[in-house]
Amino acid sequence: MVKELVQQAIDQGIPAQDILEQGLLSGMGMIGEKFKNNEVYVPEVLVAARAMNMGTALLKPLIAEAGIESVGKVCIGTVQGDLHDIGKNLVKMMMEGKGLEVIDLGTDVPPEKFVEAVVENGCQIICCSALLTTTMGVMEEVVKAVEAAGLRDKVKVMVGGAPVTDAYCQQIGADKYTADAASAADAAVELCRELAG
Ligand code: B1M
Repeated sequence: MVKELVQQAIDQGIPAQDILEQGLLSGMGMIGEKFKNNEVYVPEVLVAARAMNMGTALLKPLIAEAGIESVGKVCIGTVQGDLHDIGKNLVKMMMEGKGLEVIDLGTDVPPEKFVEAVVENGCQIICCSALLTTTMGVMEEVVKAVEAAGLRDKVKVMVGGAPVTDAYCQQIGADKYTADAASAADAAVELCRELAG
């Protein structure tokens, strides 16, 4: 159903960004509220998440169309212990739309895996997403792992996700916090430009 409705909206010429923000994201926001109030449960949320992913899959090429040639390389993942990936996937999609090359490490990513990905792929930025207050602490471990690998001056660490704040970003010594996927993509492009000098 979501797939058909998204396709219908695309066919009507509604911009992909509007379909995403006013349709899919606001729908997921409602589910989130209901989940919080115990009006729906995990299976319903999973169904909503799957529906959202089907809708975003249709939007992805349209959002990427606006992209230009690779402006930098980023690796992204949801931190260890955390399986939420909808926001992370949106950040990835927006970054690809801005012409960034994105290596997706998936969910439940331990700090050392972020560092390995940087070394193997020559990424300029690590992007960490966390949705749980119990997992956001892993972001600090990622910063420490980057330091321990001697890469701190070469790699920027970006953080985000519902419980994360700018103050927390500063507290753990990460480089950039953004509240949403579109700002994350803009910030990543900016950081890549800075690193390129
Ligand atoms: Co979960 N869950 N969940 N869940 N879930 C939350 C996060 C929760 C707030 C619900 C609630 O209680 N109200 C709560 C966390 C409470 C807390 O820690 N404070 C919670 C909980 C408790 C849990 C479980 C522990 C539940 C349980 O089992 N008892 C469990 C944990 C599993 C685990 O991870 N180990 C769990 C499981 C699940 C599902 C599997 C059922 C499912 C995830 C499916 C999936 O992702 N594939 C799920 C979902 C869907 C949610 C809610 C309803 C929606 C999250 C979401 O996708 N939002 C959520 C409630 C809510 O948020 N209202 C909830 C839409 C998404 C687009 O937003 O990810 O925030 P978000 O991304 C935003 C920004 O944050 C930002 O960009 C996006 C928008 O532009 N952003 C970044 C994200 N990453 C970024 C990185 C950046 C920059 C910006 O830079 C690098």
